[in-house]
Order: sequence, then C-alpha cells, then structure tokens
Amino acid sequence: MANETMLRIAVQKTGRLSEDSVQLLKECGIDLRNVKDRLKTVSENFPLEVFFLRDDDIPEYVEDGVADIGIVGQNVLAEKDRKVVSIQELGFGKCRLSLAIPRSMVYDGIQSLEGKRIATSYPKIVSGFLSKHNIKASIHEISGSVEIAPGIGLADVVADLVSSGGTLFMNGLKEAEVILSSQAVMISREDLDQERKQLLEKLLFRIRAVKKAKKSKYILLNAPNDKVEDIISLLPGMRSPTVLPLAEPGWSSVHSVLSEDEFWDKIEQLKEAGAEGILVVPIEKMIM
Ligand code: PRT
Ligand code: ZN
Repeated sequence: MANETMLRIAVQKTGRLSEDSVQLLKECGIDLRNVKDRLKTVSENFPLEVFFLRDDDIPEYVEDGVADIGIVGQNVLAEKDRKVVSIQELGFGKCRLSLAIPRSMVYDGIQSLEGKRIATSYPKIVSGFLSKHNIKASIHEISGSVEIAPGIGLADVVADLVSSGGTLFMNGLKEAEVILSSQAVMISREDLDQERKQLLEKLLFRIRAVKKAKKSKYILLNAPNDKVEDIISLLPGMRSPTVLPLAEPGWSSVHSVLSEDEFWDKIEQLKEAGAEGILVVPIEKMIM
C-alpha cells in the first residue's frame, strides 16, 4: 500500500471511548493489529491509518488536518468549539453534563444558581448555559475530581459528566439540571478532498450497517398455515416477511427482522397469534 491515499482517523488512546472506538472499526471489517501501546497503526485491509490521542486533542487535530476524521464525545466537541463537522452519532460513550448541588442545598430551579461558585472542567459550555438563562455565577475551572470541590469548600456546586450518578451520590451531591446530553460522534475536517471523502463514505456505510444490525434481531418461528396471515400482519421484515413450507403438511416457517424496541411486545403478540418454536438470533450487518 505504498502510495495509496489513506484516511486518517484519531481515536482516544486510553479511556472510556478507546475500546468501543476500536471495536467499532473492527466490526466494520477493518483489521487493526498492534493497537496496544502504539501512537498509530495502519489497517492491513482498508486504507485507514489510526492515531491514538488524548480525547481533548482530537477536535484540534482534525481541524488542523493532522487527522481527517475522529471519534470524540459531544461534550468535548462542544467545549473545544473547533471548526469540524459532526457527521454521525455512534451510540456509545453516553453521558450527560449536569449541574449538581449538595443534597442539603435548597433548589428552586435555575435561579438558585445566581451568585454561586461553580466548579467544572467545561467552562465554555457552562458559561453559555448560564448566559442563556441570564444567571450570574462564577466559574472555577478544574481539570479533574470536580465532584470533591463542594466538600473542600472550593465551590458551591459543580457541573460534571454523569452516567450512573454513583460518583455524585458518593460525594453527597444530586443532579439539578442537565446542561448537555452526550455520546461519541464521528467528526470530520471541513475540507476533505474527494478521494478521502469517498473513503469516509465507505466507512460510514459500514458503520451504519453495523449500528442498524445492533438494533435488530432476526426472528424465525413456526405456525399452522391458517395462522400465518395473522402472524405476518404483526411482522415488518426488511421488505416483507419470508414464509416457507415446513416438511410437516399444514405448517409454515416465518422469518423476519424485529427492532429491539418493539421486541418483547411483539413476541407476546406472536405467541398469542399461534406462533411456536420462536428463535431469535443476532444480526451482524444490515444493508438496506
Ligand atoms: O486521557 P484522556 O484525556 O483521553 O481521557 P479523559 O480522562 O479526559 O476522558 P475519559 O476517558 O474519562 O472520558 C472520555 C469520554 O467518555 C468523555 O469525554 C465522555 O464523552 C465519555 N463519558 C461517558 C464519560 C462518562 N461517561 C463518565 N461517566 N466521561 C467521564 N465520566 C466520569 C465523570 O467525569 C465522573 O467522574 O465518570 C464519573 C461519573 O460516572 P458515574 O457513573 O459515577 O455517574
Ligand atoms: Zn480528556
């Protein structure tokens, strides 16, 4: 692959997004070896070069064109405010940037933040939020362990990332306002050349197929022929369900695709409609 054009992607080196980012590329059929303790690696079977960086630096590297695309949390993207394009939500790294207050503090809505000292690693997002709500408060930027700030008297309240809420709870804090909901996204530089744009389209096509498959299940069931029509009316399928005769006369096998959201409801309805021997299997890729 000597002079081949490569698409260069920046992903987090170590942290909450690293594993899912590499896993996503692998699920897209992209071979990546030696991802441990490396600064970069090149795929053997797709013209992709992967850079491993701190997540905070990824928007800047993409803006400057050191990397063409990157995977980063929407929280980091909003805070860094770089000239890059957000092209695809990836469905992992979900969290929210929230204002959290000591459990003993009286809170009557956003107005209660007036005049308070807020500790956060996200000064830009937080000050945008405050001015949108016409609140005057002082922001203390700290880079880690934000949740301990009220306990040591450094701030009255905090604005920090939350996923389970366990960290807030352990520090005697409670969530008061969600400022931003976040997940990992694919970003791209604004001025991608034609050749790399095509590579990106190819990669996005695969990512969307993998994402879609994750939300869907393949379902196979048996039913007496006189029930098949009712059963089909319950099933969407890619175009429409497949119906095949079973070896046993008077019986059919019905195959279809169900989305995860409606899965348990549909299974109940299918059983009531006379379905038997229901099998549900994962789908690896889904191309519409
Ligand atoms: O070294 P580098 O700079 O690359 O990593 P980092 O330490 O800055 O980031 P890292 O790996 O902690 O997080 C990377 C990204 O993961 C974040 O930018 C978010 O987009 C996303 N993410 C998802 C989270 C969380 N969930 C999360 N829970 N990032 C941080 N947290 C922290 C939060 O700051 C708090 O300390 O987890 C704690 C809260 O978790 P709960 O479950 O107790 O609520
Ligand atoms: Zn970071």
